[in-house]
Amino acid sequence: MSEQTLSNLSREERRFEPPADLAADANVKEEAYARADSDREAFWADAADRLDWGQKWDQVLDWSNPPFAKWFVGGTINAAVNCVDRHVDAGNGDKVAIHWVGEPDDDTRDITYAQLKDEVSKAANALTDLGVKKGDRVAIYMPMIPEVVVAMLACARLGAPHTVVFGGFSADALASRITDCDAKVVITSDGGYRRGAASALKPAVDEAVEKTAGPDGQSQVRHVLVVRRTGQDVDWDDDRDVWWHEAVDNASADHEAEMHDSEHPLFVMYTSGSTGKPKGILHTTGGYLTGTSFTHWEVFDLKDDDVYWCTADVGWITGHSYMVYGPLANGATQVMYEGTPEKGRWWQIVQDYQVSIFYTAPTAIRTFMKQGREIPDGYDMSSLRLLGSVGEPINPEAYVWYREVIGGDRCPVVDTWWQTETGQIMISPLPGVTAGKPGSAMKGLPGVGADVVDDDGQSVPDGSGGYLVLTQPWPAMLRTLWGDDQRFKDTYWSRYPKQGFYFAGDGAKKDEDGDLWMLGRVDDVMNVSGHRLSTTEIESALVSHPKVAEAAVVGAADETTGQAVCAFVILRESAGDGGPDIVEELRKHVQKEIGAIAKPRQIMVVPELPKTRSGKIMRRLLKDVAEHREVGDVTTLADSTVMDLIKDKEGSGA
Ligand code: 6R9
Repeated sequence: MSEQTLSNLSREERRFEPPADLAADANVKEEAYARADSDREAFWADAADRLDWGQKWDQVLDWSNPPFAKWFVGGTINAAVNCVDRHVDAGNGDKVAIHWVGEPDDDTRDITYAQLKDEVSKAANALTDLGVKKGDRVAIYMPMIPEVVVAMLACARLGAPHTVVFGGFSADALASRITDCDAKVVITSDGGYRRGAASALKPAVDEAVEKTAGPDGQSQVRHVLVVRRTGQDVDWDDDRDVWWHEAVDNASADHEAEMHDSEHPLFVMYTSGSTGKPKGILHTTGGYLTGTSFTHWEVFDLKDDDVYWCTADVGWITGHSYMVYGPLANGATQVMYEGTPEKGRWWQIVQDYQVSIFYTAPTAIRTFMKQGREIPDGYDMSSLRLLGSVGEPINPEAYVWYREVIGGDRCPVVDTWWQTETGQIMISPLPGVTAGKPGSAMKGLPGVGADVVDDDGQSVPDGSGGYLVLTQPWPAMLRTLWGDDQRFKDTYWSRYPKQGFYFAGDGAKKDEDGDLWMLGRVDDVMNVSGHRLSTTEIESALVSHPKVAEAAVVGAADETTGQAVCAFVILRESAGDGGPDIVEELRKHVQKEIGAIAKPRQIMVVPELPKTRSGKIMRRLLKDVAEHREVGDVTTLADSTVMDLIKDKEGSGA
């Protein structure tokens, strides 16, 4: 990355020291870095010791056949037992595991660990009755209701890897995932609630199962287990479909769990958004549970009386690692909310349940910024003590707003970098140790090797940019791509074969202190007249303008400059239509913040941006608009009508 473009991200000069009481009592202190450096495997073995094992491992890490790692070799463990039974056995059965909040007002349920254990055991028995055996794959296509957690843990208990497909994905997406991992059973519901209305799910499953039928007309899917959530009418196949409330409610709550090999597959999670065939990321049991439970305790400084809330959907890796496996393995009390972020509703929930740790995505924060601080200011959020961010770079502007408005200027913000592939948080501040820098994810956690390197794999000096790599294996790392070892090697391990680094696909820079700044996916880097510019930087400059709530920048083909900067911006509600000179005003602002080279050729003021379900902006679609092409595949968008709104704007010349 060219030097002149790298300085603006650190415009915000303030540093935020950890609160003294948090620092004094922190779960993980400064010494952990040195301890992990002196013996990485011993460090992770200690983390694994926080879990209950059947048989203890003989070897912490087998890296004799890279990039295929084995962690806690010879150990046996059951993820569901660790997430549920052991807390009941320890006398914590009455502790609330999940404060569930449905989308319709007053539709709530509190589920204790004892109740969760019974439900998981019953569901495991019901799945066994449906013929599910250890090793069989089960697809889960459900809304954010407690049964989705029960279903996942029941699969884990049996050793039947689950693949959770986000409830908003199409029947096609579901069918391709069912086919790719050869799922035998699908668990779903009649429907779920979205923006106040019941929205059907079962028809998409029926269609998907039909699509997976072979030449003999038979699908590999033997059963569809259906939770009744909305009560809406559903088509029914008597041989195939089974109601959850009949099968599970009538099953026994006694279930003897088998201890599985540490490397037994736990789940397959398909990554979305990119073009081509989805990648089935495989996670296994012992290392994944170690990495997620330890980092959840470490990064969120989890204490026994905390109320934790991660707003991610369960159909995304954050929902797997930091709503299901990490927090439950730690015996945490958490909030689970069925709906989407509506004005005020989240803050009402924080107030009602006295949420103390809150974990969300920058896209949500920017949406709330757009609506104005009057809304969160109307709630008592003094219970909060720690805030987390994940999914995209959090620009300094949004970081400071999050800290001040949501966190009352007293809560540390942990900006956590990781991926579906890494399974666990890799780069993040430690809330009791690190003086936070708005916009920087800081450095690799203890036990994690993270670096920024150049094309040759040489570590870049402080003050320079390059590619983010992971230099050491870690417990929750993906083990392969389901059924495709070659693609696994090619995608992640072929870039730096000599050094054996994991190539993350993200651009990053090291600042003068050696702290890390994420610059977006490598393919989000533009080349304008020979200068490399990162979309994140220009977006960040735009969002620092008082009238802008959110911005997305793409590089569009340009005859003279190679690529040209095209920006799409959403204005804050307080800015109205921005005034007649808004476009010129913003172009000048970018010029002032970064330099003339970054000045957008074109700026479009739009009402919405196209985002995936996990909140990532789909820049490839914006690029289609900027390059006047037919807009590509929109099936992974959270709201597919957004592109029509944007194209209308373009048509009107705005
Ligand atoms: C957990 C998750 C992974 C990609 C990753 C990067 C981006 C995630 C980030 C971040 C900057 C952060 N990303 N966290 N970029 N700062 N704190 O999001 O997984 O959906 O697989 O996405 O998301 O580009 O490579 P996943």
